[in-house]
Amino acid sequence: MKYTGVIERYREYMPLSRDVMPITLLEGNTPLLEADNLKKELKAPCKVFLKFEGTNPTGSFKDRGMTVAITKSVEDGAEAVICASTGNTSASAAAYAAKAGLKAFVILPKGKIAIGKLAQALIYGAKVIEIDGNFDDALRIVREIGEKTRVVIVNSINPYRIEGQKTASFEIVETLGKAPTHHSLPVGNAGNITAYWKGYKEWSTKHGSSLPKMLGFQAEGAAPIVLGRVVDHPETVATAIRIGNPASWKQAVNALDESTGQINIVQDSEILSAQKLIAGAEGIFCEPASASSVAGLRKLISHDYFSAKDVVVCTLTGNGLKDPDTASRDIAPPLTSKPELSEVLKLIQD
Ligand code: AN7
Repeated sequence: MKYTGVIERYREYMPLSRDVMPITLLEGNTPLLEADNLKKELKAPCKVFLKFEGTNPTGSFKDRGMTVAITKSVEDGAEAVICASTGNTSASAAAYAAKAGLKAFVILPKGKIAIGKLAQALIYGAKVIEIDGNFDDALRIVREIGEKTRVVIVNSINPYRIEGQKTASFEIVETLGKAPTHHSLPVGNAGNITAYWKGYKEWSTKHGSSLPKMLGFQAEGAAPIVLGRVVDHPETVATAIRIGNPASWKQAVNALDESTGQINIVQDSEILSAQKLIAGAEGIFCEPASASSVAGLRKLISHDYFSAKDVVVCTLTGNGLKDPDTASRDIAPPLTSKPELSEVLKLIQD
């Protein structure tokens, strides 16, 4: 069957009029891989699956929500959209706005956006404005512009973003034939954990599936929800989740409470180590923020949190190719050789 993107695929779950034409880049339908090598490496008692969102059209999960937010904007007659971003939202907004023929404005924290994400926003044709401030400052400005002008905000405070992102849960339950017992994911602005929980609940209401416990992970220097207070100067190597005052804070806490899950801290070193492990063990290159879900899994395994009957899905939210600088920083550089067989053989046999 021809694949037509998440709006068509899950139309009955979308708050859009029946005849609306989706603005789509054929997002969604991402791989759910059973990670047996990782399971061995981590000595996990449970089954481990990775939902790799890096195969989406702009390389992150944001595309699921952006197709709905942009489709709705076009239906409402918008001419321009705006977002604050740590990188991926801006890449996705710029791409879908380009497809829709809308203007896109993106406000970014200067110097803290992975190089691939910045290149994406620029080449898709967005007007990119960098501020001397962090994501939280950028979102504050965007909220004010949204109040004062007709420009539509496409951050996850736009409810249509959440409606699109919830489709990842649908795909997982459909592929596994049931819900996992636990779902692990990184938490930044907390829109995604909110969306997944909404998706699992809607599927459960309609099809009687069970509900997973939601497991969220924040980076040590940017863990406002874990600490229970705003972090004024968030810092982490995982720039995608360098956020000190998440917009969907309450909804995330609600998802954690309702699902009897938990939210914890992972350190930058644990994030980078998990990123390497996922690549080396499973052949999947995700970005640092994404690896928090596996770093967190590893931490909970060490606390004997899981049992043999558990099935855990970790979402890998974005593609590692977006941030080659961070990935290359701590790994050995390539070997070099004269262009001669004997020399190359020496290195191979070493
Ligand atoms: C790879 O792009 O907030 O908790 O502005 O890019 O829903 O915010 C990105 C977030 C996880 C956290 N992984 O998701 C943005 C932005 C990756 C991300 C998150 C982000 P939320």
